[in-house]
Amino acid sequence: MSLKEKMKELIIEWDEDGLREICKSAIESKEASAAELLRIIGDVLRFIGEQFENEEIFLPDLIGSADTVKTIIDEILDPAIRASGEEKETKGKVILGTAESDVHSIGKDLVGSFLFSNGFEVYNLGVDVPASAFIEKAEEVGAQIIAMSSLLTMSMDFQRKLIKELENRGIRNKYKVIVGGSPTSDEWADEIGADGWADDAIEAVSLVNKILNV
Ligand code: B12
Repeated sequence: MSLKEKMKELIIEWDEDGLREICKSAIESKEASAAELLRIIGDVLRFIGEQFENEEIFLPDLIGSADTVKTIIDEILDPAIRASGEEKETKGKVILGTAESDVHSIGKDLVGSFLFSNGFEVYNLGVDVPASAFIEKAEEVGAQIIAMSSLLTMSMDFQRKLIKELENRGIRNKYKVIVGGSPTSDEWADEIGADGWADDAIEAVSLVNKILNV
């Protein structure tokens, strides 16, 4: 059984201890890096998401798998990724969060971990974050980028609200706004006047590098 297949089984069974062990030993034996493990977890979650959409599994199954993954990301993978990026100088400051009314955190956290390990200073404000909180943090720390995640169609409008709010305050040009999350797209980013969109955490890093010209 491949590493991916083993991880998939453990995530589906909510086997937190098993997943912790396999991730630790994969990193220690250099079978896979924390970033590679995160990518596998993303694929598995997408698979589980499809099963949920096709009504092959129920909401509690989904929550169990998502919680299992979240624990291991927070405990093992995020610290490992951060440690690998520790020595790099800061390429820029990014304010990151999930839009108001939306509590999906996994994809947003992946984006944060990848940006961090690629040399950016990331201020992760968490989930259900109002537009004003993104702006206030950006003003406070002198950020260059504001990055907002939306997994619910319903919460996408808060991405538009953020841009409007920046315009209303006369500071739209101070920040580059990037958006992401599964219901969003390049077209959506254009429609709301965002500066960029990315499909996944790896592309998010390329996007931010490109926008900041670093
Ligand atoms: C896990 C999950 C949950 C977990 C979240 C746990 C957590 N801590 O995050 C739980 C169980 C709590 C949950 C709850 C709900 N969920 Co949910 N959930 C999912 C699921 C299965 C996977 C999401 C995920 O983590 N994917 C894996 C990550 C790695 O991918 P990602 O999030 O897309 O992120 C990547 C990219 O999008 C991108 N990206 C993400 N953010 C950003 C930001 C920027 C700036 C950039 C550049 C890129 C970027 O990079 C990421 C990494 O590669 C999806 C199904 C799906 N197909 O997406 C449904 C889904 C998103 N959920 C859905 C729903 C409806 C809900 C609930 C309303 C269910 C309910 N009836 O209560 C609640 C929402 C409560 C709320 N107020 O937010 C719907 C949304 C439908 C819609 N379009 O509005 C989906 C699509 C399932 C479905 N088809 O019904 N959910």
